[in-house]
Amino acid sequence: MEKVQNYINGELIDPVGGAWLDNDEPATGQVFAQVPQSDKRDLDLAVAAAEKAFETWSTVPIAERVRTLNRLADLCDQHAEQLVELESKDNGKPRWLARAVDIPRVGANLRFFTSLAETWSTEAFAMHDGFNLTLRQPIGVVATISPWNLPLYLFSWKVAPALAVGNCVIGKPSEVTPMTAHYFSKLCIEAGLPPGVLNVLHGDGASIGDAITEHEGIKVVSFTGGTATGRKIAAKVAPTFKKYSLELGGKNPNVIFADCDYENMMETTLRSSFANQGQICLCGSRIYVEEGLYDRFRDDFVGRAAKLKVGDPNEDDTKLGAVVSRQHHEKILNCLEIAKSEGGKILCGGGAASVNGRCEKGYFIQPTVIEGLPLNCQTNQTEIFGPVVTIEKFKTMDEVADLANGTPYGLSASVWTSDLETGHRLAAKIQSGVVWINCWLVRDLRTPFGGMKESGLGREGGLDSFRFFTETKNVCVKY
Ligand code: TXE
Repeated sequence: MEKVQNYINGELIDPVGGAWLDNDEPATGQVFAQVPQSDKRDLDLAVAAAEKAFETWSTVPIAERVRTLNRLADLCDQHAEQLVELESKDNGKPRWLARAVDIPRVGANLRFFTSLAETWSTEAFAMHDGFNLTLRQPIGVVATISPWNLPLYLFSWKVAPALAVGNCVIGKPSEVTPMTAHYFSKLCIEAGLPPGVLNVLHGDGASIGDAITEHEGIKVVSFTGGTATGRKIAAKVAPTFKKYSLELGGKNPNVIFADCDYENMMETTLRSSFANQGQICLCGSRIYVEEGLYDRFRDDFVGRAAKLKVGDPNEDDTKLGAVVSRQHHEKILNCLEIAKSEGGKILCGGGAASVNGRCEKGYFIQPTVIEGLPLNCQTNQTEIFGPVVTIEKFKTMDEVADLANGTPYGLSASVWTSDLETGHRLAAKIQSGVVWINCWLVRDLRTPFGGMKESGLGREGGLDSFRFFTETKNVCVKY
């Protein structure tokens, strides 16, 4: 049985309270690791270590921070294959996907934010009789809380900018996928990251999550996860006036006009529907197709979706691996029952998938396409976070804009058309933080990323991350 440990003050240690959680492999349903169920006592140790480390880390020359973090990025690249294996085993995603997407982004996140930190400048405002200099200073001890769908990718997306601008961090990965953050802790030691600069605490939301959001010593909370959890966190941090950002769920529309580049749209729409088993907050789960193209799209899309191989994440031709946990598997199956009871016509999929051999007890779901559901039903209003999409036809841009905007969410949208004017007109109307035209999940790390409405608060990426993880101070000089 593998044992995950907390990383506090530069050392890997067991939780003070001696409590552990089981961690299973979603593809087999077998428990393979024990995870610390940390609590306030572990957090107190971590915050004390981070406060001490902050005195130095926040004041060393930027070049020194950059050297250390780039050394860590190099180690992540050198250990990529071990990280790929752990991420796939822990999360259920195909290994090839972890190799192509998740793990390369860890080193890339670190290097992106170190290079941005080196060139970052702040503003100056000249007056006729003096000037203002706006300083952006590291805040102190900050916390990051990250989810299980892109475990180390999102963990490093938050930790890298926080560290690059001089904060010290308490990082809490999801208790459902702790393995790569644990491995990352070992690489931090090897990279020579000074003790206390990053502390990694494992455990669930009720135990260590709540302790983090309530702790007086933590000044900032950066969260990615479900909308219900985000709501709780916002309420928890309010009394201590912590700065916070929330990147939450989505129910993203994918709008397809008849004049689109069909093959590119079809191939990308299959990915945006089913990649990572539909467990990406950016997946397009409501597909709206212009009337004239609808029948052709439906038949082709359903035909191709039904052929996607659901299988062992270790096999290279597997397109969908396991969903992340037994609990999440049950949630998705329950959503499918609701869709049926709401009158949805299941065009393909609609239930659990069975995979033989070592995976026969794993948590697999068939790629599912549903037709004939109105906007205002539960299936079209709530995030399922699985390989499940609904399809519907539309006639006009105004109609599809209303459909696109008709949920409480506002994270991302895709628009497919060869008429850029149509694309831009619709993009301007859509209430979401990100709109992709003729593409999906194309990420430039300099751009602002985040959601509107119940999809979140604040933006991450590029200088938005730096502004979030620093305190702004204006210094005014009068001649
Ligand atoms: O996520 P949680 P869950 C959505 C998706 C999914 C639903 C629930 O729809 O079905 O959320 O998933 C920590 N204080 N997304 O319950 O709970 C938790 O330990 C502080 C979308 O697994 O939001 C983990 O580290 N922290 C999403 C992190 O929050 C708390 C990705 C996320 O878990 C806490 C994941 C608390 N009270 C799920 N409770 C996306 N936006 O990509 C939990 N946590």
